[in-house]
Amino acid sequence: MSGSTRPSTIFALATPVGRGAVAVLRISGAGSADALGLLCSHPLPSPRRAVVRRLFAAEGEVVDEALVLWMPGPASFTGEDSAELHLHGSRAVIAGVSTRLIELGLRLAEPGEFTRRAFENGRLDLTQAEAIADLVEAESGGQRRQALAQLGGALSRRFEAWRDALLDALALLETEIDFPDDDVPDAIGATARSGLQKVSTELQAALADLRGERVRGGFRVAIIGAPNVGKSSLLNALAAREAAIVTAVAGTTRDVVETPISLGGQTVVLADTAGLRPTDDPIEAEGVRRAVAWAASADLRIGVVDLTRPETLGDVVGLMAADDLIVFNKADVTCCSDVQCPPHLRSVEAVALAGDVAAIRAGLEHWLRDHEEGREFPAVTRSRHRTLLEEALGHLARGQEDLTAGAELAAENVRLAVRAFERITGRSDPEAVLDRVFTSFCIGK
Ligand SMILES: Nc1nc2c(ncn2[C@@H]2O[C@H](COP(=O)(O)OP(=O)(O)OP(=O)(O)O)[C@@H](O)[C@H]2O)c(=O)[nH]1
Ligand SMILES: [Mg+2]
Repeated sequence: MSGSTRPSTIFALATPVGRGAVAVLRISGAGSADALGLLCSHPLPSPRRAVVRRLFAAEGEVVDEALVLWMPGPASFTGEDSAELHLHGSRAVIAGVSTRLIELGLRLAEPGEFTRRAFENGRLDLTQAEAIADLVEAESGGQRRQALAQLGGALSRRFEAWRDALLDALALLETEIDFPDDDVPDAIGATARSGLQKVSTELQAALADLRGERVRGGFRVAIIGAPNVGKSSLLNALAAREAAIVTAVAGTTRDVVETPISLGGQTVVLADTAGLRPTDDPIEAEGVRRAVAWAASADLRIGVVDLTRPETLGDVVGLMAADDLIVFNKADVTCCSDVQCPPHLRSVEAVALAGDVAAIRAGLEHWLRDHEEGREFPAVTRSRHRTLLEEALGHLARGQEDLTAGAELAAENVRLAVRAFERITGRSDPEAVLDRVFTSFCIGK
């Protein structure tokens, strides 16, 4: 059935392993038509029309009665002839049909092999293939939205626009190389230069934007403050579980306690940290060092202040950045403190111990919305994109330096930057990179 030069015909369970009402088995490859005909002992159904068919084992026993879909290439997901079998979802049915398909010369798909075939047949580019993996794994609404936009080409479009701008600059540089003595090249050189500068500036802004990676991995929010102000109580109230130990002893928390929570359709990783104070205890000192480091790299800091001890504001303001959130905690104990929030920070009151944290939740949701609304789709949703973007920026920086010496060297560096963009969408990428991308998929995708 499958010739040695043709890719083999593959099948895999697309639904989770185990018992379910329905199990979907996918088939793809040039041998799909023959296999489906023999499995159903029936002519092929009309393309993309669901029909009910009995499926037969080799000796003629009926192994299931299933919904069958025949999707001939090239207008299928993989671009190849494909079929889908919606089986009764028992282990025995799945085993019976799988055995028959192997007898018919099919083999079990590798992880990500369906999507890889779609990529190789030009049905989607590499960023869209990655989006499928993200969509399958999406747990928050934000992750789902981002994956769907990326699947629709939102990320590829950003890289294609930069690639186009560089190709324009490259054309100008090549004119300069071809006509070195002309008068025109001065103006041409200036246009090329400003084109390269514009792309460089945009790339720097894109690299500084962490939204895409944060939507996938969680926005990072540090809870910091002096000992005993109620940081761990706040974490527990926001997470709605006893994630961290709370006691009346100052210096209870030592490690960073990271807890993912779901908020405003996004994943947020909250980190409770050790109380900030000078100490001779080496364990606590290490805790304070980690607290400061985590806070510095966080997307947002919640500085907790104990309203019964207004001086605890001073312990935290030095570590806060503009728009960070001050929480005046223990609002149940005192109502007459005159402590003032610095103007560059926002503030809310809370009673962490009683779980009264609605204002904090609202503040965080507002901050998350600000991140998403009205902004361009991020250019980086995975470290693979970041690495290649940095590479492109490096080539461009060298290209811009070379421009003073001559167009030829500059052109070579711009060409390398163009190549980096092409590798993001998978236009030109070594096999090993593709292997790495696709093996992170699950089987059946
Ligand atoms: N009255 C009142 N007490 C609170 C509130 N929040 C926390 N506490 C109390 O304050 C004490 C310290 O709370 P923790 O949450 O452990 O404080 P922390 O900031 O994590 O302390 P360290 O880990 O030692 O830095 C405990 O006795 C809590 O019961 C609150 O809103 N009101
Ligand atoms: Mg604590």
